[in-house]
Amino acid sequence: MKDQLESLRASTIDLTEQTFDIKALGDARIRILGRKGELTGILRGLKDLPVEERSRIGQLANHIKIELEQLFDAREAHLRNEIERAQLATESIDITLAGRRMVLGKSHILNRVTRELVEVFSGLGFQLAEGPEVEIDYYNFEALNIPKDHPARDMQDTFYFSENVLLRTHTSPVQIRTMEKRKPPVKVICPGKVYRRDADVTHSPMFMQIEGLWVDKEVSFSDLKGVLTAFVREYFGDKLDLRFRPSFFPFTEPSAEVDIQCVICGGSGCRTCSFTGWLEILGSGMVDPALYKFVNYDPEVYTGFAFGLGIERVAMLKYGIPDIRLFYENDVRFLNQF
Ligand code: 2NL
Repeated sequence: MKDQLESLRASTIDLTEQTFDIKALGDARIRILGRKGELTGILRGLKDLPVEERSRIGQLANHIKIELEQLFDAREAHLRNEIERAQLATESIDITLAGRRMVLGKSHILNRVTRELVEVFSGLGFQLAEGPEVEIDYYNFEALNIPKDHPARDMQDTFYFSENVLLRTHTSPVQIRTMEKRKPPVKVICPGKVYRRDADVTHSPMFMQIEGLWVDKEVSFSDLKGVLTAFVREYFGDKLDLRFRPSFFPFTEPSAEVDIQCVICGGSGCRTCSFTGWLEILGSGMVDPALYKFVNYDPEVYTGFAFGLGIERVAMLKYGIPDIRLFYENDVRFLNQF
């Protein structure tokens, strides 16, 4: 039996040295040392031996078992090591390669101009207010003093979901909703997308507008002039003059269109201002008292003014952009310039 054990030991040592596959090594380990393996098979003869012989052989068998187990462990570790080394040799990493540059996105120029405008007006005490782009007829027209048969509706012809649900044609419904919710003083600036059935070189069916509203006791036309002058001088240039021309809007009375001295030529005349020296920049007026009954304000107590300007037009003048369609084409060569 001793010879049998020694021979199993020797053959196992040879076998592990010649095995290069981890799976085959595992199989051999079970075949030799497993519960029904070769070692167990040899030890079955143990019970036929005399007692003192039995314990001697038993001890020897134990030593050999431990030795062979360590052998298998060591061989397996060696093989795993070899595999890893081979992998590292083929998967080499070139640490001298240039890194891949991350492309950072940026705000669309219209959103940036919107933020700039909101910042200027918040410096003048206006709070930001926003509202839905899908509106109901009441907030978009009725409550702004534009009844169903009013000719102003033609000019703002728009996209309807149904008779009373439409894409807003201006951001004024946001101010109406704000007045409906709050008592004066109300001093808000409302930027956002608006929609009209209109498309040519200077008009897009979707464009952006920013409107302001200030209602309180004793808000006057001189407050209107003061706020708009402060805005123009901060945003476009502190030397620029303004010109107020009488105009008409259904929701303001009196109304004024505001021109500023041309930001390109400073007023001497150029192509941008059609050689007039002036640029039309916004519409404004004192809130028509007729509106206050829709929001439950007392027209004998409160007065206010409102104004609206097109963000595309402001962006074109501020950054010298020649064509409104550039904003919507998503050409990154254009958008990345700002
Ligand atoms: C323009 C003219 C304007 C308003 C907008 C307004 C809003 C309320 C009440 C009264 Cl809730 N007025 N908004 C007033 C005057 C002019 O916009 O040409 N925008 C580009």
